[in-house]
Amino acid sequence: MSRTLIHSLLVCCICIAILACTEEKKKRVLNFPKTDLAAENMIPKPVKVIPTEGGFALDEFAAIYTTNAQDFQEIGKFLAAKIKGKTELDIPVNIAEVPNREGVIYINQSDSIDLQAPESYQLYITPDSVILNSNSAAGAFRGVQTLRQIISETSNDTLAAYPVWTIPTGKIIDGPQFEYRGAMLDVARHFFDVGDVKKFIDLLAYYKYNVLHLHLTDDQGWRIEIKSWPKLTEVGGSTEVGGEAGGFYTQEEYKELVAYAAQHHITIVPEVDMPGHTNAASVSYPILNGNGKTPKLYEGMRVGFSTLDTRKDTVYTFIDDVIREISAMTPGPYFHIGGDESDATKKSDYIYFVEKVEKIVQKYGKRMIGWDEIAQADLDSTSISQFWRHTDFANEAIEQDMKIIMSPAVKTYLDMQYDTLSKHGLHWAAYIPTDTAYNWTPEAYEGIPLKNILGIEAPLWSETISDIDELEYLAFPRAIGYSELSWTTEENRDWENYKVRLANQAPFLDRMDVKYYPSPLIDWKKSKYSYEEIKKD
Ligand code: TNX
Repeated sequence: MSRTLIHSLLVCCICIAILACTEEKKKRVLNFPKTDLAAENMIPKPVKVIPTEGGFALDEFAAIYTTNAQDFQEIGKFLAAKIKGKTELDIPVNIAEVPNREGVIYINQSDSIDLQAPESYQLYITPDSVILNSNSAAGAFRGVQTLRQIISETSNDTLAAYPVWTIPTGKIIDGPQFEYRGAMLDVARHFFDVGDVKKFIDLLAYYKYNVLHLHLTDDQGWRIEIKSWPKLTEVGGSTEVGGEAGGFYTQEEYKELVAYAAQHHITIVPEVDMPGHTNAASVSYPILNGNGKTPKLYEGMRVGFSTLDTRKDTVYTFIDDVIREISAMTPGPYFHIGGDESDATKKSDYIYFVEKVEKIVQKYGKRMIGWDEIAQADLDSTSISQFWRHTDFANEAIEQDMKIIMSPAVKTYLDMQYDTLSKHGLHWAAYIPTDTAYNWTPEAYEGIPLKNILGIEAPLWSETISDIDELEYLAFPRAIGYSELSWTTEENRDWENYKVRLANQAPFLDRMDVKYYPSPLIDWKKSKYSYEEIKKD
């Protein structure tokens, strides 16, 4: 090859390099309109937001890099998939460095002492990079939800020759107020299949929930396969409220749900409700029955008529098997034994029962949770009482130094109607409009000391709902408010401010095809649904 040819080739290469650099430079100086990170529609509201008014360009040149640990890599891929869903951009994750990649999102495991609190994270957003630091994968996952919420809804096509989504620059310092932030789904009164539950998990994860409690058994249905007692699902799972065919999760399906929840850093809390709410179990195995009547499949909505025979050894063999099989498939630390509305059980039998079952739960390495009535028994301080109705029982739990999950029916029951016009739901506790659901202080409720409060859970009972649309109508938007009550500190909560951020959830909810209740209290932005239309149905 002649020297001139080599020379021209070299010049050519240099020119290309210079051109590439100029391209890169052009992009770096993108002229973003002034941004305000503090005014973004983040729910739950973070602890601290410091805006710096610039913009990070999320575009086809961006890339995600994570700490080289599998759980962090998974979070990188999760973020890329969600960015794709929102923007259609294909952002590569942990690819070998490409010289002109710019706009890098780093997701780092960090041992900084600022990040010691569980699930806390910090986000540093500059025009060049987004750095998400967290001590744990769970914290990084919560930070990723924040990031998803602050990517502009639409691209700005005037900034460059290609679409650019804006992420406002600044710093976010964040972590949860409560360690337990849950929702409950009653799959017993009406069965919801794996796909429905996964969609619910997707939505809960976006709002930083970390617990999904599944109410797996009740008078009307037994929804989880127990290999050593197969008739529970064959017989007890065969129907539901209203007489439709019920359904149940096979153990494989339950494991699939647990794994899906774990990918979203959500713990599944399985509930087997007993000694009351057990008609479906007793129809399957009449030997368990303690109310003296012949059990028949039940498709109505009454409560308080069934009980296990609390003085029979077979009953405890049965419970041991059930708790053993479910605990083996449940990595989370909790097992919920129900314990509510046992009106057909004598008080002394009830107390005897709860104390015995607590030991079985502990034998399988779990912490017992039960509805507030369980605190009448003499319990270990590691057991947890779920406050739904009775302040006197909450006080008995406090005396025993137990933790309490706050689920007061008058404030947190997702199955309560919004108002008298609500299409679904009950109103035995209250009507709970969207503002009432948000405007209360779990930190100072009924005198329950803050140190006893493990967190908040919003239960969705399913007597009046039978499909995912109806589930979404009752759960949303109220479940969004509970996420803020459980994550955000009291001084950072304010209805007027929240209301605006909630109105701006409409594009996300629409994109997720959520049939939420378009509360007339909210000035919904660009919503597919209007209150007037829903009323007409
Ligand atoms: C009370 S809350 C119940 C449930 C019902 C619910 C309906 C609780 C511990 N028990 O059995 O489904 O009311 O709102």
